This record gives sequence, C-alpha cells and structure tokens, in this order.
Amino acid sequence: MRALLLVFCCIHLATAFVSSACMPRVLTEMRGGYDATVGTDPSTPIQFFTLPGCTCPYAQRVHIALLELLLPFDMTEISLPKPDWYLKINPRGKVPALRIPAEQNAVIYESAICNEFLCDYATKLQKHHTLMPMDPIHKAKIRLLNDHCDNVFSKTQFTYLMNKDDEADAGLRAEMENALKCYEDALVESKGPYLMGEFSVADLHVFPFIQRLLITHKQWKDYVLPSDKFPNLLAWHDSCLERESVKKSSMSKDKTIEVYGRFVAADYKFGGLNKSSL
Ligand SMILES: N[C@@H](CCC(=O)N[C@@H](CS)C(=O)NCC(=O)O)C(=O)O
Repeated sequence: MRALLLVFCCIHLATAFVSSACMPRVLTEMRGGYDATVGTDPSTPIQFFTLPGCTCPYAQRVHIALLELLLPFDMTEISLPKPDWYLKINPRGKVPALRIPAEQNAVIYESAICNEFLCDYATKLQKHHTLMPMDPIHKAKIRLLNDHCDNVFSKTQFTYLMNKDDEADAGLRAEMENALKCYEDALVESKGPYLMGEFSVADLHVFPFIQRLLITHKQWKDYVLPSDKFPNLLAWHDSCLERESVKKSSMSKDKTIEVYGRFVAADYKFGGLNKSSL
C-alpha cells in the first residue's frame, strides 16, 4: 500500500514539474516601456515573439512546436505598429521570432526555420519528444508538404476567400480543392491519423491555415469541405483539434471571424502583401 502511495506521489510530482516548467509567462509589450532585447541572463527561457490573441497562423506553428516539444518559453506579444526595438530581433519586422538566451542570444525567425531549429534544439537537449523523423526521405516529404502549403495551397485559400466576382468563384474553389488534395492523398498514404502517421512539423505547418479555412469559408462563402472528397482531412482536423498544444495556441471561432471580417471588408491582399494598413 505504502509503495503504491509512493508511486502515486512520484507520478503526481513529475506531472506538476513538467507542466510548471512548460507553462509560458506572457510578457506583453508595452509601447515605449519595455524592450525584450535587454535583460538576457542565459538562464532565461526561450523568448517567443508573437501577435496578441493568437491571431497569426505562422506564429501558431511555432507555438504548437514549443508546447509539443515541452521546451520552456516566455511569450512576448508584439502589438502593431511594431516597436523599433523589434527590428533588432527580426529585421523583417514579422512574427514569429525566437531568441535563445542560453545560446548567446541567438535570434531565429521565419516559422519553418524556427521549427526546424526547435526540433534540432530539443534533440540537442536530449528531450524525448520529436516532431521531425530521422529518415531523410521522410524529412524531404515533410519539407515538400510544407513548401506546398506556403507556395501553393495558402494562396488558393485566400484568393478564393477574398474573391468578390461571383463568376470566378467556382474556378477558384476548384483550385483550392485541387491544392488541398495533396493533404488528403498524404493521409491515405500514411493511413493517418497524421500526415506522416505520427504528429510532425508537417501537421503543425498547415493546421493553422485549415483551421481558419473551415471557419472563414463557411462564414463568407457558405463553403464546407465536402466529406466525400476529404474524409481523411476532416478526421485529421478533428484529431489535431484534440491536442493540448493546438487548444492552447488557437484563437476562438468568434475572434477568427472578427479578425478576418476586417480583412474581407478591406480587400486585404494575402500572400506576400502583408503591408496592409490593418
Ligand atoms: N514567412 C513568414 C510570414 C510571417 C508573417 O507574415 N507574419 C505576419 C503576421 S501573421 C506579420 O508579422 N506581418 C507584419 C508585416 O508584414 O509587417 C513566416 O513563415 O514566419
């Protein structure tokens, strides 16, 4: 009985330690009064720079990776217009970005590069979780899926969403479905539940975009992903939604509609034209 109690206490303490070590502190940027480039004790956890309210899909990729890899981090929310000091972190002025006090304050940006770094860093720290398989063919497949997301799929998604010419709608919808087929095919090949079988950087790279698609295209196009064409992709979306990392990094449905409502009203141009006044 005493041995059982001891095992129970050990499990409880271990769980409490892991969750407190991974609980991010949110350091909200206060204009003029705060500069995240100072105060860099090497024992400070990874600094993760994002937008407030989990609105950025690129930052969500990195947020999911940090949580999945159980890497302790502090989250700094950068409100727009971005403060000048932020250009010292990311000269491109975009989120996400990471700063690693334990590695001479190395700075990393671009979500795909941040996530490859985090996978390598977790291996270096001998964490037992990974989101990138060792096999070179599997790695290449993941990079191809991620390239497809950034250079093909996301553009079709936003072009269809923002289109206001009724005659062009069917063609743009078909282009988007054509681009989505790549994920349905990958899930058939992997036999699920995730794109490479196990949850990997391929899933967290595209998930934020498909999560937004399901909400915004229903709202403005009355479009739902057809279950006869995309049965595996719909099941994949639901499996991703059940993960704690996804729940913690997601903006709510109402917030999604509020944010995208502004984009739709303003004819915001996605896909490289992020310099809108919004
Ligand atoms: N290619 C970048 C895209 C990041 C990006 O566009 N982030 C947006 C927020 S969702 C941003 O910071 N936009 C501000 C700007 O372009 O000034 C990545 O993958 O990290």
